Amino acid sequence: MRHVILAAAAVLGMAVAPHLARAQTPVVEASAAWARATTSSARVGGVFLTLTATGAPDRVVSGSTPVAERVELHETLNEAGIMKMRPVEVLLVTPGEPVVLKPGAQHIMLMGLKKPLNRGDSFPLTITFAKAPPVTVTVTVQAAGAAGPGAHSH
Ligand SMILES: [Cu+2]
Repeated sequence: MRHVILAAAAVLGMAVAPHLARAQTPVVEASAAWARATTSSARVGGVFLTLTATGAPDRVVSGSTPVAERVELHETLNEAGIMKMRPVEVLLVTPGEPVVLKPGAQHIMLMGLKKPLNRGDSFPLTITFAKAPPVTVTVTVQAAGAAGPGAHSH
């Protein structure tokens, strides 16, 4: 009887282990990606989206898009009433805690825009992570003063 239980456990262990290993690998999804329209002379633009991780925590490593030379992660700080932006060193994405990148907070900055972002345009943005496979989202350009992906302009 004891042998049978051990044998059964061994079989289960072999069957379950690869499944657990897969569950530990994070998958990060990006959704609701949008950007604010820019003026014709602007060289930078902001992109906002939501990152959701499943499986395990992960970290954003970099981003790229054909419309800009460089992609940076920024945060907006209010220092004595003056809004400033600075690069985010580490952006973690934890399962169950979606990271919402939005105006006035953490955001993606397109540096060296190759052309203005016009309302109604869309472009691809690829984000890479430390462990999860890279994701490419379609970013939709909203009005210059928009507050969200589906915001009305007044
Ligand atoms: Cu910025």
